[in-house]
Amino acid sequence: MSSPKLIVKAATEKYETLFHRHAVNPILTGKDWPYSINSVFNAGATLLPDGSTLLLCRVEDRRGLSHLCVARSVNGVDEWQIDREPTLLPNPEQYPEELWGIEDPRITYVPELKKYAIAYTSYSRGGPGVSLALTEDFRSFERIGVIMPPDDKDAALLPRRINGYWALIHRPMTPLGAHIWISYSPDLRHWGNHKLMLEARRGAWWDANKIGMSPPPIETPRGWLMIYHGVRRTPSSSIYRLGLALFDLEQPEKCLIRGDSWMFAPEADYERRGDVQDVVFPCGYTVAKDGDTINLYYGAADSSIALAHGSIRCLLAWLDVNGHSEQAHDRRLRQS
Ligand code: BMA
Repeated sequence: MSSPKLIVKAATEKYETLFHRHAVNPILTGKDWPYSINSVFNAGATLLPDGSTLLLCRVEDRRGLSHLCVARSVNGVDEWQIDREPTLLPNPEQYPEELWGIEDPRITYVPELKKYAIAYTSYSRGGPGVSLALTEDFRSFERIGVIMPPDDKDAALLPRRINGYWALIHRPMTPLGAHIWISYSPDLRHWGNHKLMLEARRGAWWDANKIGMSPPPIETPRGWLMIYHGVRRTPSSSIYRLGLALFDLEQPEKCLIRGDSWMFAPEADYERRGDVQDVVFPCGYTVAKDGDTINLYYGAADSSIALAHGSIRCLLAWLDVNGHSEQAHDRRLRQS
């Protein structure tokens, strides 16, 4: 018989901590803002050529509408230099799809264009859709407009073409569930060859019925590593948690491994309580010079921005132990 101590040890080992919260969390709140806002959360992230960190933050005003605002920091943790005014405001006169605001940006640096591509949610009477903009400096922006009509969100561009085509990961919503798709384009404007990439599970699973990509996928030698969110509806609310899946580098719709359990969930007070309780929602990360340490920036309870760090090597090792191939998963689904 195993002693209670051993059982506790086994349980701790099983639920390994993959992301460690920074001691100064939350790193940015509405109080830090140079102008009046309600809240700041769900920021896209990138490293700038000088090694500093740029966050493109979703800022919600007191009308409830969101815009985007840049915050820069040398160490990616504190001393943020926040733009004195909104950096990218909705422009409903020219882009009616932005009538109710722009939200949840994901940044991808695209070497071929020497530009950053920002995929964001544009929200209007038509519902939430996916819009794309390009920038070189996060000061002026070239809007491409809506590239995926409503109801669609949680999108990011891959940093390079796949077999000659640009690839966009996104999350259309259907009455049968919200699953992750990938679509291809010759010119960033016309999209087709749509493929289902990852399905929400069903029933009691933590990622049943509604999933979405969180930050843009992480390119590793073994494949595109995706951190995705699963939304568990409960009688009192919804819980946003994070899981992992790995996809083929040259055929990204092909899932190689998917983790069974979630690996990060709302636990800290600032994640559990806020405008929307029980939400961790990363839209961006940076990778340190060692090529392994990942700094994950996430919205906490739709109220603040928090930071947690992990190791890409450990995420992949965790998937090997806690995941399985999607073919086995498909078999299991068909039997359910
Ligand atoms: C999702 C998105 C996120 C938000 C989350 C929790 O649908 O709209 O912007 O953080 O819900 O409210």
